[in-house]
Amino acid sequence: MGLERNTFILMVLLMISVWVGAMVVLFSSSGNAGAGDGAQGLAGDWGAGSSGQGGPVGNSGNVQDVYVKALGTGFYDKQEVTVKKGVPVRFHFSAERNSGCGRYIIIDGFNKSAVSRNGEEQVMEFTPTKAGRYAYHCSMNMFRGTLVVV
Ligand SMILES: [Cu+2]
Repeated sequence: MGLERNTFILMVLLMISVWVGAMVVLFSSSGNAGAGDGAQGLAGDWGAGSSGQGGPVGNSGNVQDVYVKALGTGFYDKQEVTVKKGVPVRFHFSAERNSGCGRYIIIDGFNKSAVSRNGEEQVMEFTPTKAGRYAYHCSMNMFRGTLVVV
């Protein structure tokens, strides 16, 4: 009798710890803004042009196409995009209608900004000449991302 009860309690404890472990994993991956995976999972709505994170994206000939969207959740669909220096960049920006000030984007270091008022795509073109990390952000610096030039 006593043994059965203990076994039952042990099993319940085991299930709870597994559940807590799963929650911790879930939260740590979606809350980590720096890593691309969490953001990808949240975004869900990936355009044809976005080929994931990390490496230089969408190279077609001598232009690098980058796609960033401001979401109603208060985040960009990509926290980080990487491009090569010396190759022209076409930075395609759009914003969901409910993204508030996320409709305004500023790219530090390139004197570029754009507004996507009704979800339409805006394109900013520039050629990075120096490797480094450049912030892109909304007008109030709440949406934040990093353009990595390598
Ligand atoms: Cu803002």
